[in-house]
Amino acid sequence: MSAVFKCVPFSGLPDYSAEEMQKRAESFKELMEGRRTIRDFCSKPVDRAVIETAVATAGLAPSGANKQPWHFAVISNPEMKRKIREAAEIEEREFYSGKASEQWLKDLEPLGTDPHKPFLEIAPYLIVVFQQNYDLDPETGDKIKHYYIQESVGLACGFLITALHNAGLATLTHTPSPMGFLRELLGRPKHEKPVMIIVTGHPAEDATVPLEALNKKDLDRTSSWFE
Ligand code: IYR
Repeated sequence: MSAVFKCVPFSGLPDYSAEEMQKRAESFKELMEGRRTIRDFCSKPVDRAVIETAVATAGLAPSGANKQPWHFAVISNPEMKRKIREAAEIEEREFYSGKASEQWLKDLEPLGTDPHKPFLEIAPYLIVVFQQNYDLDPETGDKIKHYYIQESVGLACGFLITALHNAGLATLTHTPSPMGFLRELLGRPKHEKPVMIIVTGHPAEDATVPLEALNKKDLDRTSSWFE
């Protein structure tokens, strides 16, 4: 017979009135409207406890069969940050000088990005998110299957940047391509694949954000309703 998990009654949600619910929905939207991708950071320190809490929050994301197929490598060590910057800039130079299509480079123009990635050394924290294609049982070494890996890790990244934003921190979801160097530098196993670097800290005093990125698609375009 297969194992049966014990269930307990769920009592985790408050019973908001319709008005209170709408108020909360709007105020959360307002909070998230204030989230912008930041590319210029300052070195102002951030408490480790805040990062730890945000990473723990990311780990609350739903995942396929609750397998939690993620690993977060949290880097504040200046030497490791320097190595990551160095390796990332090698990839980025190739990207910007031939690997990327003309269309891609044109699409990036409004962001003003280039191969220089000083933020990888300046920001106090880099959080490298890995997807685990499978896991190994710490006791038996048996392979543990993972499901909906990309979807699950995407959700965890969403929780993470939301948690960091809510704490008042700026983030950049950075994806040097290819990213294999991160696995080697950080000593992660073969069955883990780096997905993104979440650069975390405070914005530089003179940080700017592109005006154009404020143009979010409206609801008519992003949703269809069957009522
Ligand atoms: N990885 C490069 C290029 C880049 C690609 C996309 I898609 C972006 O949204 C932003 C940048 C870089 O970081 O410069």
